[in-house]
Amino acid sequence: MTNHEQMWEELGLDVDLHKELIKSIDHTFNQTVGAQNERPASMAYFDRVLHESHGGRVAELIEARKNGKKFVGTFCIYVPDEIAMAADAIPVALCGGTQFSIPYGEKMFPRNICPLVKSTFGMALSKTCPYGPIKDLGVGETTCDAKKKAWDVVNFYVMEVPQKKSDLDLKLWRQAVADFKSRIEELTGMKVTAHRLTQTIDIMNDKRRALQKLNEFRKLDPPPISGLDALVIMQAAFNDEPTRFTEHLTELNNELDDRVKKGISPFKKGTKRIMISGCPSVMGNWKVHSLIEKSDAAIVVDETCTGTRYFSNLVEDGVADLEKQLDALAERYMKIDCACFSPNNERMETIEKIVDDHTVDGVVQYILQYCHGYNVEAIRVARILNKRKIPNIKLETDYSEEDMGQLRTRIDAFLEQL
Ligand code: BJ8
Repeated sequence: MTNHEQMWEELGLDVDLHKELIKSIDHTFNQTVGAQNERPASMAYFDRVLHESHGGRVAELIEARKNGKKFVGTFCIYVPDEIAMAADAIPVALCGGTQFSIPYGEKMFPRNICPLVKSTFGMALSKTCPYGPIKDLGVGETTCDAKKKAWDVVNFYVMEVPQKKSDLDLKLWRQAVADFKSRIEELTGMKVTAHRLTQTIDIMNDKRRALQKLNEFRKLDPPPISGLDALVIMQAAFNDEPTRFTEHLTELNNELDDRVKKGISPFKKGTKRIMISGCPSVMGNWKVHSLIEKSDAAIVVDETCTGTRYFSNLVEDGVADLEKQLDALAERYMKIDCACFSPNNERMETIEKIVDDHTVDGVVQYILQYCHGYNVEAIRVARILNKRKIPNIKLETDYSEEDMGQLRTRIDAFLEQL
């Protein structure tokens, strides 16, 4: 038995089933991410983060807990990591992106809810999630219906994310941020101070700056990195220790600088430039990105939570007063333009701007099956794109491989049009 297998056994996981899960994820990874050409050498680190997400990273968290840290599992980018970190907790996003666990999720949850929710809970229900047994607190949020009702079932702490963006909503959200701070302080027994918060705001802003720099490279023709690799980096961002992640991303950005000077890219100049817009593609899910880039197009930006929504907008720094820091955090996180908001005018403005900034030739609206928020909002998104004569297509899909042939045909037909 390997060290990791022993660790999984001690955590009460079904070790044999877990081996099958890893085999299935490795298979998908090799068919998609691993099948690319001209990858930057520094991608090896981010590949490793993904591969170690059930091994080395879990061992690291177990060690940190032994040293008194608390581990907080999150499921949405509205949860302010800065606050958890300032109270000496370690926040890690735990959303599932693999088909393997979905049948287990469907044993408890309805089949007709989004695959992200079923995959996430399916991991826990099949005893293949090493994070469940070591989690000190699960933090949910009131975003889409599937998620907010799921928290009820599993009895998680829930942050109240408003549905609109008026001043009153901002007040409510500011209170939710303060309540979250109190809950975390209660969990760890540590007070969030202005000094600690200054440090964690800096850590997270540095991480966002490095991701923004990566995004700048994707504006070039040809971009020095594939959209699929950029997605791998985002998936790693949700799991890795933030300071270490930023250091490695800075290294990668330096390599990209060099590649631009030498004219190295996975794409030829003039390759059709695609924007992905809509639902997040969390770890384990590389399906649509891979299909599009295998069809000789370049994904040059992701207007998703595994893309721009995660790293746009910094938290105002240089604020020394705790209450003002909480204001700044509330304001920054409230700018995230999830389809759970109504009306979501900000997202429409963002999309128009991104299309221009990245010289996008066509937009793929990526909708996870049964995600009603993004699916209905797709009508408005298509309208603004059509008005600007930007070709666009909506792909509604899940995590399975069953519709790959059909998706490929639709993608090819779409790319022909551009
Ligand atoms: S801020 S997108 S991370 S809620 S895809 S589970 S919305 S049914 S993940 Fe999300 Fe926060 Fe919004 Fe982003 Fe529901 Fe849709 Fe599934 Fe989703």
